Amino acid sequence: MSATVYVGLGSNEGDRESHLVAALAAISCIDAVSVLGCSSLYDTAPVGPAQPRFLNAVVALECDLTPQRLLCILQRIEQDLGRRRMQRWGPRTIDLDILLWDEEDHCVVADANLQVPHLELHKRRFALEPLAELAPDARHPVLGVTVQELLAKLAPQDVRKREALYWPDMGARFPVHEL
Ligand code: PH2
Ligand code: MG
Ligand code: MG
Repeated sequence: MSATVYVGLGSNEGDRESHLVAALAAISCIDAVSVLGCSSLYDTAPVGPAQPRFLNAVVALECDLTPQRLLCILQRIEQDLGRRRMQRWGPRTIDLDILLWDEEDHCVVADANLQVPHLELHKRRFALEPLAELAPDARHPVLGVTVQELLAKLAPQDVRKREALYWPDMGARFPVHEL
């Protein structure tokens, strides 16, 4: 059975949009994964240590892999795109995080190297705003509330939707959760 998976993308080094586009291209080439939708791009203030602003987005995937296998491939894509793991939460060319895993009986992962839902998801407007474009009614399986409800409770953060040059415009028209 396949899962609907939401992956967050972030970049705050170099040509940020190119890194997001390259990551999307690489994700769309994964066997057993198809891209269902992409959010808009968001220019966002860094959360955590002082560093350049991020460009963030979320993509929805149909995925026939295990969470661990997808994680492994996403980490490989990060490396291929020049990611060097230096400081925790520091600047990065590309960061790919599994945010939510929507599959019957299989929505929570609590391994040492992978936690799904992402442990910080409910605190992060830079992830929830793009996610809400694709799946406002998706439910956080641990907190029991929808993405829209999480957003409504969250304090404002500096998150601005941005025009895309190369990033595809295929998000808001197709709320994935209703497909
Ligand atoms: N990622 C982080 C830490 N802080 N801030 C923003 N705005 N966007 C991010 O993607 C981000 C962050 C660690 O992964
Ligand atoms: Mg991250
Ligand atoms: Mg990460």
